[in-house]
Amino acid sequence: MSEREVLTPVLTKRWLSPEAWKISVYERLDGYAALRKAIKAHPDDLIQMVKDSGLRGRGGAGFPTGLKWGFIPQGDGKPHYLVVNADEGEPGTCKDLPYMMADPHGLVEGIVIAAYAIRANFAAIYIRGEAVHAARRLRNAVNEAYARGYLGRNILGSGFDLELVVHSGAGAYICGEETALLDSLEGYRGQPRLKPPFPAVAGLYGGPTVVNNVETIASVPYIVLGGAEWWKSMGTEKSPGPKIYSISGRVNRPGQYECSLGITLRELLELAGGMKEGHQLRFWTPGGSSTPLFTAEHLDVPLDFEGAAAAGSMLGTTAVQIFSDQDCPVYATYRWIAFYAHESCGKCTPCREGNYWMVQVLRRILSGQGTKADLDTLLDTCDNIFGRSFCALGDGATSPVTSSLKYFRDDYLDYIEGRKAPYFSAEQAALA
Ligand code: L3W
Ligand code: SF4
Repeated sequence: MSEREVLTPVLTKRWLSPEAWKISVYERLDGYAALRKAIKAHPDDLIQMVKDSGLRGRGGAGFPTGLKWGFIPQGDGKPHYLVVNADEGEPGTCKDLPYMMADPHGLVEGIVIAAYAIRANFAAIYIRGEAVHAARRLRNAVNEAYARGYLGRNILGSGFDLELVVHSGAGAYICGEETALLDSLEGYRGQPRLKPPFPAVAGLYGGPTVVNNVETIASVPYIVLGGAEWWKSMGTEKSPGPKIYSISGRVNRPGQYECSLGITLRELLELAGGMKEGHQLRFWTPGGSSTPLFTAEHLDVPLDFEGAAAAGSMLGTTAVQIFSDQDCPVYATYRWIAFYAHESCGKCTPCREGNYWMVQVLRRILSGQGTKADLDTLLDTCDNIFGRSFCALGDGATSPVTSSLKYFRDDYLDYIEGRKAPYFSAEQAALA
């Protein structure tokens, strides 16, 4: 273990407390203390506190949370909305579901504070359809919070009202894109809307809406209790605070590790018990499959928004997927692109057609039928998807292809030049 203090249990501090999901236990562990404090403050002061903390969105883009809250027009007489994106679908990402299972009241408390700050009287948690267990746990927590007066009319005697619903989606990756999520929440087929206008201006039912990730909202009660300066004492200057990193793949102890932003993979690997015996690190994603791959050369890249970007990738959702010398980057890329092709909503041509074609080309290469020209076709297809797609799904889908070709071109050539046994037979490749 390095000398640096790497584990920073803030949002995860209640995870090991038995039955912390029950309101009686949650209250004993300081639960709803932040709400009691926040509800006495002026909403504008809460927005300022979140701005001062430097909290940035934990759903992938890192947009400043206080700035987003500040976009909500005040005194406009319109209903405002708060929507929590709990659709966690990015491959490798597994931080929000464990959070909601372990500490659902932490999210509810953050929602009430955030809704009070932006003057929203209606909030929704949009959760993945497959996460039946987490939806059930959240609904129990919401019912408990209503019964205790933390939700509903005149919360804690403050005069502030908030209705909160838990809405289950139907399991589409695109519904994690904030505007597709809003369409789905309104009962339509989930497809992205044109931005601008951003949801902060015209969101749910056309009203000003803040859409934030689970981890973002769950951070708020801690900032209220600890203060902006304390929050900024963790992480880096531009990426302050703790972050839940989810580590999967060829490590001894996969799971969630909450650390200050800016930790490196070298340190994370130590926390996760190192690589599995007989495995050497070969490639990894810093923030899910939509973020360009890193290799063993990137062990010391600081995993904060700036550090990951400076090294040619993105922090994304901090879904660290670890692959070894026993894993094939070409096959991994194929599996990711097959996922994006399946999840493409079909609204725009570059993503809908481009991902479909990349699946065909990758299968051809993996069946030993590929040519060197196929590598140019892949890059050319990525050129036509990136920056030309309607939403971030298209852009993200190019990351595994461009980065695996950058670092592992020889692995592609091994299939093309017959040095590696094909993954698929020619018949299987043709069936794609
Ligand atoms: C008002 C402006 N609001 C931006 C808001 C915007 C949104 C947030 C970030 O994609 C990324 C994507 C995935 N006025 C504004 C404004 N906003 N300008 O700020 O916006 P944006 O467009 O930068 O990102 P996004 O569309 O939210 C998120 C990447 O994260 N990702 C994550 C994927 C999956 C999950 C998951 O499973 N939980 O998040 C991984 O890399 O590719 O690039 O709220 O409205 N002028
Ligand atoms: Fe739909 Fe893909 Fe276009 Fe996004 S990029 S709108 S997911 S087709």
